[in-house]
Amino acid sequence: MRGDTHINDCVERRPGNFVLVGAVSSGKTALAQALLGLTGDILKTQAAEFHHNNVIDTPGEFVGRRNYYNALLATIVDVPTILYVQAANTTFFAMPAGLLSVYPDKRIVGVITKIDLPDADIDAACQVLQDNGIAEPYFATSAKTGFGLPTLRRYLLELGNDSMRDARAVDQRRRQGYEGNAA
Ligand SMILES: Nc1nc2c(ncn2[C@@H]2O[C@H](COP(=O)(O)OP(=O)(O)OP(=O)(O)O)[C@@H](O)[C@H]2O)c(=O)[nH]1
Ligand SMILES: [Mg+2]
Repeated sequence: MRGDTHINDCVERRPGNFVLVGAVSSGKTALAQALLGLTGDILKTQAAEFHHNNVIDTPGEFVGRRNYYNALLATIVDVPTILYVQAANTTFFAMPAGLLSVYPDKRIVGVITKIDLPDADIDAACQVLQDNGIAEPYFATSAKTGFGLPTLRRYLLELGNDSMRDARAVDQRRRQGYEGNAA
């Protein structure tokens, strides 16, 4: 992370083992900082940024431009969980169909950001995720107000305790428990 970012001492346990992907300006860096308890300027991400605990923030260009697909694939290879970030005020799905089927064992978690914006439409954003094959639960968040962050952080912490081998079975059970908490 650039700038004067530092660790917020108030955050005791930080989730790990995930990568954030999504369109340019969808809110990945703001979400990563909020989840990790980091502070600092939210600057446009120029290249993959590696944080502690195997957390990776990617630039939106990684999913938006074909030239970067190899960079995306190389960046996410050792990360079990992908947070696909969809801004609540957009209905454009940035990830090309089939790209992530290269790694069929990875878990994809749909996160809706910027729900504080006046033009946010959470239902429409959920529909975009669903139409593009991302399974529930979806997490509605705002890095500005903090809405939804504790629930998402808790979910990611729980995922971190699971081994990848039984991740899918655990996900199936856990989905029941998160109905009602998530978007
Ligand atoms: N209102 C509001 N603004 C947000 C939120 N999250 C991010 N933003 C703003 O949206 C802009 C883009 O946020 P980033 O976190 O830089 O987006 P990004 O997905 O990392 O963008 P790239 O690095 O270019 O791919 C910044 O001005 C943020 O301050 C949010 O939850 N609410
Ligand atoms: Mg960024």
